[in-house]
Amino acid sequence: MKNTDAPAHVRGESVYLDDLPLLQGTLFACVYDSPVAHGVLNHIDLVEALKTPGVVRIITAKHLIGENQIGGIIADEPLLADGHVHFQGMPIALVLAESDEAAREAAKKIKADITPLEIITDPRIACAKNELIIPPKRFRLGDPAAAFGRCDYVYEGRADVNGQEHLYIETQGAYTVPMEGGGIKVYSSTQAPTAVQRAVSKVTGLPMHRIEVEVGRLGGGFGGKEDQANPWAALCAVATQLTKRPVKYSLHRMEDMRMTGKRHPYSADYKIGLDKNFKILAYEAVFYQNAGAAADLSPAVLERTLFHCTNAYFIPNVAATAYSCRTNLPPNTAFRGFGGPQGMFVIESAIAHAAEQLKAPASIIQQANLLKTGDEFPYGQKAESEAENSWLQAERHFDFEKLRQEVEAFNAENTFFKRGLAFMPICFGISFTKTAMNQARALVHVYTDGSVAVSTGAVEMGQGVNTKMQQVAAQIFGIPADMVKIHTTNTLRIANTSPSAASATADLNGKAVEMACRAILERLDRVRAGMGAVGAGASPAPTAPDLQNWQTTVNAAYLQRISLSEHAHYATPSVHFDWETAKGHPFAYHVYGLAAFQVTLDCLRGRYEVDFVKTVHDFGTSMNTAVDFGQIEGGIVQGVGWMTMEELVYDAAGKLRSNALSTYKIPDIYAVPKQIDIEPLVTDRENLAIFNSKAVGEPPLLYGIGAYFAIRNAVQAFNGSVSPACDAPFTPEKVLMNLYAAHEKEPGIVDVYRKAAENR
Ligand code: LUZ
Ligand code: MOS
Repeated sequence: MKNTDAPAHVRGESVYLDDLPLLQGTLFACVYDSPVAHGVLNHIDLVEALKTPGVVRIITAKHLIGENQIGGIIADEPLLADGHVHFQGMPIALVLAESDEAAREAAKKIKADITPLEIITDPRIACAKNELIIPPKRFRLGDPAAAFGRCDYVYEGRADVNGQEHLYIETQGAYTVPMEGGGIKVYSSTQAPTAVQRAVSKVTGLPMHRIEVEVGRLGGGFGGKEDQANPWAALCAVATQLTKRPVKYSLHRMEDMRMTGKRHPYSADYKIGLDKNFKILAYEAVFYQNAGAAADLSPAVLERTLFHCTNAYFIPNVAATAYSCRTNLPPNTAFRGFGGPQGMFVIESAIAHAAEQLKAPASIIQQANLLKTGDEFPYGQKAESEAENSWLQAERHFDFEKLRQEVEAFNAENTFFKRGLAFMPICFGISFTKTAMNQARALVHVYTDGSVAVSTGAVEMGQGVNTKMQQVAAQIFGIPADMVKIHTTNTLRIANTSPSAASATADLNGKAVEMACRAILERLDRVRAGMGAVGAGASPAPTAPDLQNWQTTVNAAYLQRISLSEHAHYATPSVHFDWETAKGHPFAYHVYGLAAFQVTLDCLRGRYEVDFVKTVHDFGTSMNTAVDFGQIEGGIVQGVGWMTMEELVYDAAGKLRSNALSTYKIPDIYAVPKQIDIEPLVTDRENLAIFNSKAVGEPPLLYGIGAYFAIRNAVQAFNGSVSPACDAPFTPEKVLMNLYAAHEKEPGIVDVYRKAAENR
């Protein structure tokens, strides 16, 4: 089945927040945000701004009726600055005007008197000053100290990995409408309708049942709207509460880039110990997460870094420590992979380091340590591993030996172009690591004409979840997909939703849809049996009726006053985790896969192209290959962007320098891999996914890490004496510096260049 949204998307007919028709009397909002990263907020001068034609009102912290607080996990984040500012881009005041232009014009005229305080942007410095969001978290397996003593080889090093701008095509925004009796209806571009409802409730002081959150669809989220859609909705809601008028705020791109948090940059130290057979016996890692100025989701992100710090490998002795460090950057937040990719980059860096020292390809170490079924993760869960199967199937299917030989031949023949090959196994745990969040509900109505309306807690953000929900209902009922309509996500129809996040949305909500449909089908089957239909009473299992039979049965059920509606609740069985012991069974299952990356490097310019990505991916049994292959391709490109060209630059004053698309480069048509091959892993293992079709949202991003190490290998093919620091992204500038970097014992730039020319 095709993605049901495709026709409307390509015609430009899909409705996003900014497309909603506005009610008469709507006010337009614009935030005045802090120009200083850290300081005491002495005074806000609104005089000139208030004189701007069209300005109706300017709201600051002191006007709030409810609490000035939107922190989700920890209450450490004011909606509007009060007394202090903690990052450049922190909202200080909200201008309301009769037009968008007037609001923005007035915001420019606001002045804040701020006494500057010391600015920290580096997580290691924050940690040294004990600026921690939460106490450090640790994972431990076996006895690493003793195990290092038994290792033949031990290597220590450092790895750094930068953040990433979400760059959802649709920026953040909200539209709030006053309802009878003081309630508020909130239209929000959010992955988490209930989080918005909760935040609005807090800042307005209204109970949650007076707040309706409606989400049509998102033009992308990627985690950026899991928590950070809240402030804009909360600001609009406060404005609606105070003015009794509808209020809209749709952020401009540069406002969004400046004011919102991103993927967390991490700095890490690692120590890896191996025996003579390349078995990793012990691994130690210390992670410094750059959390930004408030907790946001950082503690949960930090946890997932630990969960994934050994990637797809079994290591019997592990000690991992993670610090969530408070800095004066916008609070960093969820981003596809949620801390997992950072943890995995570090172990891949450690393996690359060991490989270099042992003069062996990294793939030998990688393959020797892949998880096997029954192996224990550092968090106690036992693996049901597809890691080796993915590797072996890829090796057979793509002929790794031939790929290696082709790269060697190319590099022998070419001087100023070099190729690099790298393999990237992945393992990603599916479930929210906070067990309670693994629940969902679905509301299914069958109407008397036989058409079906489905509501769930799932938010459609381009990932195709509505298509999957439609498939589930159509398949259970045995009716054509176009008889099923998936409706918007609304907190009045579905309460207490978990965010559409953690790759778990289709599983959680799909299982709830399945349960609701089966309950209705059972009732319909009894009606059909009473009608004396063929097979009635003979088969206990519900049978799929043909269309006419379906409509007749539905109508008969209605006349017999039998319910044609169902509200179902699903909670993932068997997941649990105890942070006291840091052990448990946090994930319903894991997703595995293997990707081979080849890059070609232009050794004069430092530029590179990804020639191909060949992957064997563990879909379980994909229920929709169009949607799932799209997720793999998109995830790979986004991962490659993070690892290679997307470079967030904050200066020492905490100002985002890469604050526009002219300075922050994401992959374009020229930067995407020239070829992406996706082979489904052949497996017949049962899993807890909807229709056995494993979650596919986040895992493919992790493949992108392979691009980093393929480039690194190509750099070393040109300059054999360089050992590039593992410091992502590997921008062309960094590549160029490494290509001509001189080793202490080796010739300098000019000599390397001359030698290369002579070799030619
Ligand atoms: N969000 C969250 C997530 O709240 N908990 C998680 O475990 C998670 N994992 C991935 C992405 N978002
Ligand atoms: Mo996400 S990082 O699954 O919101």
